[in-house]
Amino acid sequence: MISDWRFRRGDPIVVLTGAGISRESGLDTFRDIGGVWSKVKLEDVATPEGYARDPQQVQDFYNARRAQLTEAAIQPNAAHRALAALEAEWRGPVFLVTQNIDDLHERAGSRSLLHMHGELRRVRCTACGDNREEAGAVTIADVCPKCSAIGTRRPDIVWFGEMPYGMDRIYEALVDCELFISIGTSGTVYPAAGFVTEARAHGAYCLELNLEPSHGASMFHRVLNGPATELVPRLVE
Ligand code: BV8
Repeated sequence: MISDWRFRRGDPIVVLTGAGISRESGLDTFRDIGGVWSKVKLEDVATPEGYARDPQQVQDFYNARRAQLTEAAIQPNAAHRALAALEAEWRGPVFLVTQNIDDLHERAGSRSLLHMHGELRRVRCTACGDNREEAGAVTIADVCPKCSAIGTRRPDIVWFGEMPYGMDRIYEALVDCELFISIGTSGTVYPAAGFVTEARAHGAYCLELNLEPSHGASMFHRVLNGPATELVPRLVE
């Protein structure tokens, strides 16, 4: 469908994804009914203050979500695969910025990928900065394998009030892109929710694919509503 439009193969594309693209893979979104923030208070588990108050509660929250990624039922879906195919076939820059901390985009084959809110499968040491893959559970008694500090290993996740990763690179891509596609995000969390404004201000065509109109839907030139596993493959075919 993209190729039906005025875009030439090779025009730079920026794609932003949120929790909605992983919903049909079995991972909860945050703000839908029954979502993550309906089961635990954001302030307790996704802020530096919450971590300072009760670090083990935060470790347990992320340990459970990390363990879920290894369940056989949790697999990339047709939307993740379609974005990987777009990157392989478009012959131009397709830069995928995800708010998600799961690993489904890379498992689907996406390579030009930035996890702006961090990655569930990475843990970093607040004493020495060591940052490495971690498939198992982390506790407050953990010893840093690099500097031997105790209890300094935290999830490599961007919490509220912390600076997201890759912001300079993201804004450069938003200035240059011809097409900005937002998929499966409610448009609630900044700075990601403001990317459409930046892209539109620099002349990009802005397209939203979401189960329902997001908070920022009015900023998009076109909004398509439906499940990602239906909309994204159709967009890419
Ligand atoms: C920062 C942790 C600055 C990881 C998360 C203005 C400008 C800048 C900042 C702010 C601002 N206003 C307020 C702020 C502060 C704050 C913020 O935005 N607060 C909100 C609540 C108002 N932002 C920050 O703190 C950010 N940091 O700006 O730092 C700074 C400057 C200088 C120095 C230091 C700092 C940090 C934000 C990141 C926080 N971390 N999570 C984790 O545990 O996962 S955010 C959290 O929300 C998740 O990471 C998630 O990725 C993100 C966005 O949620 P969505 O992905 O959109 O998920 P949601 O459930 O909301 O929506 C799902 C959508 O999918 C729905 O629309 C649904 O309809 C749709 N859907 C469902 N099923 C399907 C579907 N779509 C398609 N198909 C389906 N099948």
